Amino acid sequence: MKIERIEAIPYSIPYAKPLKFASGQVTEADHVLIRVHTDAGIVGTADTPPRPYTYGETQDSIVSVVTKIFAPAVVGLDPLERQKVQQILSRTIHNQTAKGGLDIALWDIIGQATNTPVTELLGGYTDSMRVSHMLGFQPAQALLDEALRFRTEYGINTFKLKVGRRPLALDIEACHVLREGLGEETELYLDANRGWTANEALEVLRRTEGLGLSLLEEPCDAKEAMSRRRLVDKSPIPVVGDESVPTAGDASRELLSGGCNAISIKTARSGFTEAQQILGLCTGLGVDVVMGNQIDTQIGTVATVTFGAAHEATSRRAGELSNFLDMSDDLLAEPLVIKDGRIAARQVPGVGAAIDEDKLAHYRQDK
Ligand code: MUC
Ligand code: MG
Repeated sequence: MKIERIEAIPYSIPYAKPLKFASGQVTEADHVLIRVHTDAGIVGTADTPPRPYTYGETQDSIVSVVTKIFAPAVVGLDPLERQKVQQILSRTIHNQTAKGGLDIALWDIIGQATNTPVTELLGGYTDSMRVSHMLGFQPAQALLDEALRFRTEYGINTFKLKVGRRPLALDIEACHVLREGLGEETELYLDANRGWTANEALEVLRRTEGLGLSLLEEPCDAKEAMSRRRLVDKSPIPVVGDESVPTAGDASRELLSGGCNAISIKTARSGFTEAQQILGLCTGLGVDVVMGNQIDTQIGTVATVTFGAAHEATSRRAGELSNFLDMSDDLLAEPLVIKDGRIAARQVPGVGAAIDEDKLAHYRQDK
């Protein structure tokens, strides 16, 4: 089997409820759908979310790097030659989600060609994941109302609160209101997307002591290494590396230099191949992992569940799998269902991201 051609299709779907966080905001899913066609007629599919404030990629840059640099170099290879593909992609630095999407599409082809769900190929540990919902910036009472609604409607009992605002009291109040309104049994953790300094993060930890917060993600810029290390040393809860650790090399640097002591794994930016390398590193070092959300569509979320359910360590914690609920529509032919706080891994050959062609025709921007 050979890779015959690769499509990078820009599309845009508005969000019904925009998501705001310290490094940016999302009002539309202006993503790129990757389709890898083979001479056997099998097509691999993946979604790529441009996050200029996180990786510097844009919708245009993803289309361009995929069609002008990656596709000419990998057309003609067998999709099973994933290490060769990885080596070719690594000649171009950065472009994380473009690389991640291509890798996932290749796994999708391999699953379909072997008539096996990719979640089984990757590890086959379990058949579903617990869901964590990400709460964007809002006044404290609106956050609580949203969390209570998600708990009632979907059975979700783990929430990641976007923080990193100034004055700090805004987020501190939100933590207190959520804990009081949700009770002790709900897991709550924070993600500041580098919005604070390390000292501000320490102050927030002091002023939220006793609330049982479980994790603190990217509190400040990991590049400010000395203050970040001091924060990690002093924090009573794990400090999670997210945008500072898109690759296995970044994860090893941040873990070994004390820049974080837990890792968010995101398939959208690491694909399945590099995500497995990151996971192996974390497992070997005894470091907790969370399956993170790159503000994914249902297509991206299917990929996260495929990977997360495949391994024991990634299915321990709830994965961030529900933000597609804020979108006005999606491209997945068979919509995802969140029931009793869980999403099932797809038991079909491949990743299970079949596309609704009518919706793609409606939302694509290149026709
Ligand atoms: C997250 O976990 O940070 C926001 C920016 C980004 O790159 O991902 C999201 C969610
Ligand atoms: Mg994050």
